[in-house]
Amino acid sequence: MSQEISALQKARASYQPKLPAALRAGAAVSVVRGNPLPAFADADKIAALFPSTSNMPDLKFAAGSGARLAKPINAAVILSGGQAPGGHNVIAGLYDGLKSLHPESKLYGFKGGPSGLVDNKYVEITDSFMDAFRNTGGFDMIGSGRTKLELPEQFEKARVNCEKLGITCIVIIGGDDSNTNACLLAEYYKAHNAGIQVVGCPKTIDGDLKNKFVEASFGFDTASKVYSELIGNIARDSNSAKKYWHFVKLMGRSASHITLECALRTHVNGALISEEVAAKKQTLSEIVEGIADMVAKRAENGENFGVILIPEGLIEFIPEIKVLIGELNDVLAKNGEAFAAISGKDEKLAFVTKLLTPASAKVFSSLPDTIRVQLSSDRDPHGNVQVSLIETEKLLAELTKKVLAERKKAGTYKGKFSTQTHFFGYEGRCAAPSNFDADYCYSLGFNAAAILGSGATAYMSYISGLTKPADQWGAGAIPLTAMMNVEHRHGEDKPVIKKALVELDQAPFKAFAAARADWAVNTSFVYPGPIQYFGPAEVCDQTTETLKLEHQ
Ligand code: FBP
Repeated sequence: MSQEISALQKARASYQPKLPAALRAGAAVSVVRGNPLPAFADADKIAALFPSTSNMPDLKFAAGSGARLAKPINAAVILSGGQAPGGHNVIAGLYDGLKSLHPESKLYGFKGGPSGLVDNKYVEITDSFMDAFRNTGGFDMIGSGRTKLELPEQFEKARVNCEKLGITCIVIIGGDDSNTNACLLAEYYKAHNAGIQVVGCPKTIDGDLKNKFVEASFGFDTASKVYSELIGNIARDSNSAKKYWHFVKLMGRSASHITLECALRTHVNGALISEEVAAKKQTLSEIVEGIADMVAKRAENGENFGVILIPEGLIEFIPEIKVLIGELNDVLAKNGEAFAAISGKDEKLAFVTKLLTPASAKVFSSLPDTIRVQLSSDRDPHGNVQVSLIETEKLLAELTKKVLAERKKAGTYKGKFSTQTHFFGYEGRCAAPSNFDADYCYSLGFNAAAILGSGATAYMSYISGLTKPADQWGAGAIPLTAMMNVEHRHGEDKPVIKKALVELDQAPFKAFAAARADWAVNTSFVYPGPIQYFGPAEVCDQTTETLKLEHQ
């Protein structure tokens, strides 16, 4: 049965993503090797943990005399972690890039994420299969998953599965955790002479996989534009009805890049930036008092409405709660089975409370039950608290209401305060990629094929100069080990790719900090509207404000 597709999807199917000149299909690519690149942090520890793949040079690709491959290559691709707009275009770029290296090259997709590689669930990607997914959102082409690939048994199973299909290259499309796994896999295969190259591509709507080589992770552009559209619509509703304060929580896991980007696009009244909360060591009660001050100030002008953005990871950055979460992670890592065996909610909460330090037990006990349950619920396979499940927007709305009620009693506040809460995350992760993400993703995939063609392993594909027209973008590869550092996770010290959080001394935050006092009091909303795929470049091809400001 053929599936009906939308008019937009039909029209988008024929969009030909743009490539940097160096990679243009049919152009031979030559490789320029840079200097050896040690890890940006903990270099000695990382070099000791990754003896076969540390201190490799970065690579740059230029249009040149690099030869086509004499023999075809069989490669595999997996999508790993949360969905991000443009994943299918990475696969399309990889597919086309492999075919341009040698027309008989093959690409297999392992299904359902890393587990597909271990359990040998795969599909061969053909022209017609690929064509149905070009320029579409979602990861439904081959699925995704969060299985952690870190054990030699898993690496060996994957090796056997690859050998059966003659696969000598694996491309892992994922975020920091997935590329950490790509790094472990690459090191293992190189150290064991398995003859399998591993290359990563930077995916995540969270925008926290970036450094001086990787300028942005794909999906951030589209997802933050979708959320900005929705926030703009809410802001306009709020300015029309003039009766609600909207508390909007936004995805982004730990980093506040999405919240910051949406604030810069919509000029809503308030946006909390977790990294600033941590730097200023703000307590929960200080944050709530700050929100209440803003509400009261607007009420003085007769404006009992507004919009405030909350990054989903906020709770982890409030110092006293950060300590609490760290303790909870260790407690749950060590006593997971005993905790799971307890059936009642109150008993479960009492069990963990007993194992916390007195200070953390006090903080834990001060939180509403719903938040305590959410904080002590299952971690993801990488040991992360599932921040998207914690209802911080409701917690803050509730606590602000309490403070304002007290101020009303004391006669210091006379306004009205009604709230609506929202959480935007899944709404944006599978949107049809913007022109930027369609081009960027296709280029990342095409470039990954060039990396494989060069024989390199343990690298991440990167595309640079992203605020310029795509034709002028650069293409290269950075050693995965360069991005690693050692962190305390899940009760142990582990090598992981360092997350790039919002930097308070960088242009995007500074631009926000300079404008926010005005936005807090005056109604200065901007309504970005929906992503446009066809039309004038100034409407369709804009990069994010974050990227623009970072490149200024
Ligand atoms: P990745 O880091 O895997 O790209 O995940 C992105 C993300 O959307 C986060 O913003 C969010 O916290 C998380 O996934 C939600 O996870 P899940 O998809 O398992 O609900």
